[in-house]
Amino acid sequence: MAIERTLSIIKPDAVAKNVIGKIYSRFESNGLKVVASKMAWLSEQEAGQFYAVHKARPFFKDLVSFMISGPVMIQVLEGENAIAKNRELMGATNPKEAAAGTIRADFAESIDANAVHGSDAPETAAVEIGFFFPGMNVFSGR
Ligand code: RTP
Ligand code: MG
Repeated sequence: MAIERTLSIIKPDAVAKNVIGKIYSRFESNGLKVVASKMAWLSEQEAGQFYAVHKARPFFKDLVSFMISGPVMIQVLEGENAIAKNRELMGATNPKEAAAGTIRADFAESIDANAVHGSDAPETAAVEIGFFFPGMNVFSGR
């Protein structure tokens, strides 16, 4: 299995709930390593650009408003199969449908305030890592 890197964001709801450490602990105890991180309060332009793929969707405006409602914690996770592994730990987009024991099942309230973001494919991981950590190698340093 390949060592991959993926972009993860702890969204404003989870930062406000003070569960950054609990979420990091899930990453670490499941073989994902934090190899870059920063806290940021995104501008409307940054959030809109980051989620540009959803621009035409009816939920786009609410998504951007939510993402700029408070600070977020942004990190690059590295590990075997990191992209799929992170998505598995996150659980379904709608926390009501998320499997028990996933981050969204345990920490999220609604489909809008759903605690975490994770890249969904190698191509998007590369773009998203470059967006927040320009110049960072998207492949493992090892
Ligand atoms: P994310 O990109 O944040 O990791 O979430 P995701 O892959 O699980 O879901 P995605 O389809 O990429 O949607 C991005 C975010 O938009 C909101 N959303 N709302 N009301 C709706 O039907 C709806 N669908 C998506 C969610 O907050 C989702 O995380
Ligand atoms: Mg997505």
